Amino acid sequence: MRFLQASDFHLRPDAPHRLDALREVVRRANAEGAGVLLIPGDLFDSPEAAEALRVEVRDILETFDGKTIVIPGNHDLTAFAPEADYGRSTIVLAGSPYSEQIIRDATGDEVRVFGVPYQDGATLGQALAGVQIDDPLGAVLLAHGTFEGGRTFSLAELEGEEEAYFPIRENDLKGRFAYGALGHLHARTTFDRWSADAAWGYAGSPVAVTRGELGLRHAILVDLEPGVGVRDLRPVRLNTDYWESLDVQAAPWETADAVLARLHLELAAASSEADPRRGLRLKVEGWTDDNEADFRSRVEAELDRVREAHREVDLDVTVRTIALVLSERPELEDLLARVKRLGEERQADEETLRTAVGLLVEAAGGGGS
Ligand SMILES: [Mn+2]
Repeated sequence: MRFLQASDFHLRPDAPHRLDALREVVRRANAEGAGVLLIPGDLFDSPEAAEALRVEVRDILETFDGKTIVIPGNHDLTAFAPEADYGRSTIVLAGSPYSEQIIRDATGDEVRVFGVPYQDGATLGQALAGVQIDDPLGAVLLAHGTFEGGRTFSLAELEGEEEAYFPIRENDLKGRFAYGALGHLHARTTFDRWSADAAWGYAGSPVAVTRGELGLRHAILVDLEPGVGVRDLRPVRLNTDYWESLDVQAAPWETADAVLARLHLELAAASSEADPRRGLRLKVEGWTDDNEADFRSRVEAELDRVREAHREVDLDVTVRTIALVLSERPELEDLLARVKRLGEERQADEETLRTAVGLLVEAAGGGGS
């Protein structure tokens, strides 16, 4: 049985490109011959958005040749009332703490699908307490929460989330499911096997919802043979809007000319192939021997040269003029001279220099306190 997994669309009426992303996912699911589309949560940004978009979403899902299985996430927890109709081939698994359904595809393959909606203050382990699954290699889980891997890493920390929402632990999945289709984390497509026949994955958001979600967007394709387990899983690139970022640090020992020359090369590399789907976020921070406004207009001129290669560009310039900072904060002169010397003589490694420059920028920014 072939699955395509995508979640966290965060659909809302004022974001039509997110509906385009759903159309793109359904198009890809059909093109890849997937029998089942898995949507593990946050299809909608809010229950109100679900109400407003239900008919449109139903029309899109009805263009899928297979079956769609959806569970509620933390954003659309109450969007799936029993009477809400998402079309004849869409199955909503909204029962709490979990619900299950046997799914058959066109080839006659049969899997048991468990849906565990987001549950505030609980864990997946609690939601599935006591659940025995006779044939784990024919069982698939949809859950919406934060995976905390068996090797003491937390994806939530990588994503800057303070606490885990509805924690999902490897031991909750191991020996119970051949595949865990997870939703909630947006930043990137992440998947792994925990044994030769079983795996879990986050597809990530199919279109960037925030600017922290960088890079091309993907869905996950899973081939599962009941009784054998996961044969293959791979990301499928989606033709949706995405963001890339370019960060340029201007060191205190560099002239504005040198920084601009470096920026010119890096922008050219980031723009060598035009892509109408790509947004570019350019951040320039540090020091300049130029005047701040002039430096900024030079950066803008460089960005203008490559603007056409992108869907849109976004610029954030935070530079301080060295002479100006020293006139306000003469006590920084000694420190600045030492960092400059280290940089010019290449006596410190990159990391140490970056840290020193960061501390200097912070100290200069705190002027007047
Ligand atoms: Mn979520």
